[in-house]
Formats: sequence, structure tokens, C-alpha cells
Amino acid sequence: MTQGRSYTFTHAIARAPGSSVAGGLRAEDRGGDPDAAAFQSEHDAYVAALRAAGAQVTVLDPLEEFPDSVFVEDAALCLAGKAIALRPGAPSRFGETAAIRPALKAALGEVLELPGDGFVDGGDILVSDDEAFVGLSARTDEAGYEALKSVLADLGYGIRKVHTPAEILHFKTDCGLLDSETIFATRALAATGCFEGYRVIEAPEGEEAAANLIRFNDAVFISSGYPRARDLLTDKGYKVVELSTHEAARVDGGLSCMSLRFTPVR
Ligand code: CIR
Repeated sequence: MTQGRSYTFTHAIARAPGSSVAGGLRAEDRGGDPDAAAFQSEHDAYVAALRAAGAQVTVLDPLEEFPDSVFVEDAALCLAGKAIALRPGAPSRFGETAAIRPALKAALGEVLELPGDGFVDGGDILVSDDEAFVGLSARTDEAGYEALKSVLADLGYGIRKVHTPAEILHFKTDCGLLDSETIFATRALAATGCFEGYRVIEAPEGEEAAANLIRFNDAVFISSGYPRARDLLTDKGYKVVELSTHEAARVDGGLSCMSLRFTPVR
């Protein structure tokens, strides 16, 4: 195991939102469609924050034919200097893997493929230094889990099958990695016991949406609007950076899904 490899990175890939993001998938209406210009501003700030945290960021062109393609995390998994092409479970997103494969290849070389025909969304995978938690969900099925298990075993990672609560889209909607031993999660998810062996910091009640955070080097990005979560993490010594995800949230997106974060092996 390489201590810290789950949050220490040199590179990231993001994709600018297209105007079609207004038609992105959502479980329920959250105050209307995202505004494409406002989404672009949020995305610019997100990319700038990654750069400030030390990332060399490749921002791919928008893909109008895929309204949800700004959420690059769902089509691939990057770890241990490798890229694995995933198979997102929503039909309107099937083509996103092929669309991102060239960028993965350019950044990381060979792209590993998920065997079989199961489905996995990257948003259902939380990776620590030595294992991956994979949440079965409406997007991620048993066959996808088994396929990923075999690929991860070859890379020396363990895997835990967990369950994405029915009321949320992805496993990581409700959790994020803070460091090698610590996970930030909603109380409801933590109560399932799925993080056994890790220290868990619970999102304050009423601020569950802050749980979808990301750690990139020494920065912890959280969505703005959750002051108790911000203060809790700051008090625990984390360097918190707040970013607006107002537009992304209208289509069930958050911080983790807007980038792939990795360190190429040279
Ligand atoms: C979807 O439903 O697929 C998109 N509207 C949101 C995807 C968010 N991705 C993520 O949390 N990993």
C-alpha cells in the first residue's frame, strides 16, 4: 500500500459543460434546469481550484450529444496510474466511455476495459489507499461489481461490496475520502457499518449534501452553503476550499463527479 495515494495526485481531467446540460438527468426537479452559463462559471472555479491544489488539468471540450458528460467521473476510474473504462448504467450516458477513452489514453497510456456486460458508474466507487468501496445502485449492478473486482485484484486493490441507499443517486453522493484513514459521510450511510476499519466523521444534520467532498493533495473541496461542515472540517485540521455546486446539484451532480484525479506512472 502506498500511503496517501488515494488523495495525492498530479493531474485531473474535466469536461466543460455544454448547453445541453440543461437537459441532464435528475431524479426530481430541484428548482429547474441548470443555467449553462452559470454552470460554466462554477466549472471554471472548480478547475481553478484543482490547479491551485497542484493539478495539471486537462479540460475537454463540451459534448452536446451527452448532456451529462460534464460528470466525467462516471465513465472511468483512475487509480494506481491506470485508467479503467467503466460502463455507466444510464442509457443516455452509454456513449460517454468511448468519448473519454482518447483522453485517458493520452494521459495514462493503456486503458483497461471492464470485462463482461455489467454496469458501473464511477460515482458509486470510493477508493482508499488499498481498496475500493463499490455501491450497488440503480446504475451499478452485480455483474459490474464482479467485473471491477477482477480488474482491481490485478492492480492489487481489495474491494468491498456496499449498497448505495435507494434515496440517493450514487454511493459518493453521501461520502468522500478525507485521508488514508478517514471518511466523511452522512450519518445514515455511516450507520450501515460499511466503513468498518476507518474513522468516520459525520456530516452535520441538515448538511448531508456536504458529504460529497473531494480531497486533492492538501485541499478538501466542499460545496458552499454548509457552514457547519466547513467549520467541523477546519477544526479537525483540514484545509477546506468551498466551491459552489448550485447548478450541478440541479442535475444530481456534485464535486467528485466533475473530475478524474490521478498520477500517471512514468
Ligand atoms: C446523472 O444522473 O447521471 C447525472 N445527472 C449526475 C451524475 C453525477 N455523478 C456523480 O455523482 N458521480
